[in-house]
This record gives sequence, structure tokens and C-alpha cells, in this order.
Amino acid sequence: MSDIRHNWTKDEIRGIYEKPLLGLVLEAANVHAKEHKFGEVQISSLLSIKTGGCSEDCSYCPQAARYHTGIKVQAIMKVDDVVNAANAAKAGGASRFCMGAAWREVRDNSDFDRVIDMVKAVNKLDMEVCCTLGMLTPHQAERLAEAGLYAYNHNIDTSEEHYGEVITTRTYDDRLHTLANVRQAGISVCSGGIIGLGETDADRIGMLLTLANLPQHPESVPINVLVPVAGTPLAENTRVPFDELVRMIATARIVMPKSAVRLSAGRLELSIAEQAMCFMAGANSIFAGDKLLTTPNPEYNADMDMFHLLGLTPKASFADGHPQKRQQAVAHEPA
Ligand code: SAM
Ligand code: DTB
Ligand code: SF4
Repeated sequence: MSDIRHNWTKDEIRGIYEKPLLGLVLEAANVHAKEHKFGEVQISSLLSIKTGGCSEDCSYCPQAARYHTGIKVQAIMKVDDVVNAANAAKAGGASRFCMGAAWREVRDNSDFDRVIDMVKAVNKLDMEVCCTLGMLTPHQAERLAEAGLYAYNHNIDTSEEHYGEVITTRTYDDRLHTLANVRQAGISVCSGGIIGLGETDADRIGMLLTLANLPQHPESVPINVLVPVAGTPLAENTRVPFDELVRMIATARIVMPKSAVRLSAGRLELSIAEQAMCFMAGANSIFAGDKLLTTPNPEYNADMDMFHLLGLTPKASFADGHPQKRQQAVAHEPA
């Protein structure tokens, strides 16, 4: 078993991140093989349940109202339509269904009541239900947990130092507070970030340091490559070279051995050989389906061909147990 640490230093993580690439991949692959079924990859499906018109200024995001990106703003979806999409995702082999809303934060109103109904309905399909809805209060996190929410995605995106360059309408601490509220409610935590925002290596290392030194590692760590969208301030950013993505994945794998590392946005520009190296380096989760929230993703059939070619197998739902069910079991144990 690997040592699960929460006291990493910047220098240690830099030492890992800067290793010669193939040696780094080998080390990460060894950690991966020890802690996970090698070649098993979780398939998650994403659905934007409320699109665009967001009040935040996240400089990467096509859904921020203040940038003119041409996306179609859509009010919250109907529960039945969401259930149909979840059924289709399940039929395609997805074990996790993630619903995203372009909100700064959740408000206690009828839209949130509807999300609660969505969570309950998708939970009945025996899929891991995930939401990403912006900031949450402790009470909102508890309501989601009671409805059967499995995981909550809330990315820290970059280092604390670089955060203000990317987003000014909320703080790094706001993000960390929501993550603590999610954890406290017994919901599985999904948190990672984006590379290609104009950050330095030190920022990437700083982001991994924050995640790896949380009191508990996030169960899932998405590594997104910026999808540059016309109309956003980062539209002209140059694409992150593939070897830097591999470094980021391998380092995340080594410092958070048991977490799922998700090769998230940005796969469309990667060849199968490049993705294979990401899987070697410890990535064991992807978003499948030809759309992320608003931007394109590889075609489903192309991904299935890749799974076949590389001998990857989809991970079943609840293979790691259910945090709330575990908590309830503990609570009901006789003293
Ligand atoms: N509004 C909620 C929030 O910000 O937490 C949930 C939805 S938001 C779109 C989810 C995540 O998508 C962001 O935290 C960011 O990491 C990622 N994201 C958004 N736009 C992206 C882009 N153009 N390229 C890569 N990742 C992106
Ligand atoms: C995550 O880390 N990546 C996903 C999911 N969590 C919600 C979102 C990627 C969004 C990419 C831009 C878009 O499609 O709008
Ligand atoms: Fe809004 Fe989320 Fe996009 Fe930021 S990342 S603008 S909070 S939808």
C-alpha cells in the first residue's frame, strides 16, 4: 500500500513534477498498479442542466454572461429530460452521471428543489450521481446528500497565487469552504483544475499541493486542459504541450495515490497514443459523450474503439462503496 500523506512540501512535489518524463511515468504507473486495477477506467457522462448566463467572471468559461461566446442560454431542464439523458448514458456504459449548472452558488429556491428531484431520480438508476452547481452552504450540501448525491465537483482550478488572475468574483477560500461543506455532508469530493490558463509550473505544483494537503484527498481529481473558447479572455491562449499534461497527471497520481485522476476537458486534441500515455501515468477516469458542458468531446464510438485498442475496461458503479451509505452504517452500529 502507498503512503497516504497530507504534509507534502512544494519542493517535494516539484521534485516529482520535474523528473525525466519516462521515469516519472514509470513511477506513477507503479503507484497506479498498486492502488487501482490497471486498465480500468471510469466513464462519466456530463449534462448541462442549466446553461450560460452565469454572473461569475471565470476567464476560461464560455458560460459567463459577460463574455460573448454565442452559446445558447438555457433555463433549468425538466426532470424527465434529465432522467432520459441519464438512462442513455447508462446504456452507453457510464457509471457516473454528472449534472452541471452555470450558477455562482446554489440558492434555496424552486430550481434547487428541482435539482434535488433530479438527484433522487438518477440515484434510482443505480448510477453514481454527481453535481457541479457552484458554491454550497452546509445545509445545501446536506440536502444533496440526503437526496442521494454521490459526488460533488468543485474545482480549485489553479494555485492560490494565480487564482486572482483567472477569477475575481470569488476567492480561493470560497472554493475551499464549499469543499469542506461537501466533505462534512459525507459526499465524495471531486476537485481539480485546468492547465493552460497562463499559469507557471509553480502554480501547477501549488494547485496539487493544495489538493494533496487537504485533510482528506478528493476521491476524484479532474485535470482539464483549457478548451479555448472565442469570446473569453483566454481564447488566444496557446495549447498546453502534451508532455506537460502527462507530468501533471503522473504527479497527481503519485501525491494522491488512491484518488481517481480524471483526464477531463481537452481530449479532442489528443491522439490515442497521447491518451494512452496519460492512462499509463495514472489517469483512470474520463468524460465520454460528444459534448462536455458546452464544448465538443470525442465521439462515443471513437472512445469505445480506443478502449478496445488499449484493452481498457469500464469501471462499475459504486466499486469504491458509497460514502453516505458507509457513514449511515457506522452511525447505526451498536455502541
Ligand atoms: N458553475 C459551477 C462552478 O464553476 O463550479 C459548475 C460548472 S463549471 C463550468 C465546472 C468546471 O468546468 C470549472 O470549474 C472549470 O474547471 C471547468 N471549465 C469551464 N470552462 C472550461 C474550459 N473552457 N476549459 C476547461 N475547463 C473548463
Ligand atoms: C470538470 O473538471 N470538467 C468538466 C466537469 N468538471 C464539470 C467540465 C468541463 C467543461 C469544459 C467547457 C465546457 O464544455 O463548457
Ligand atoms: Fe459560472 Fe462555473 Fe463558468 Fe465560472 S466556471 S463562469 S462559476 S459556470
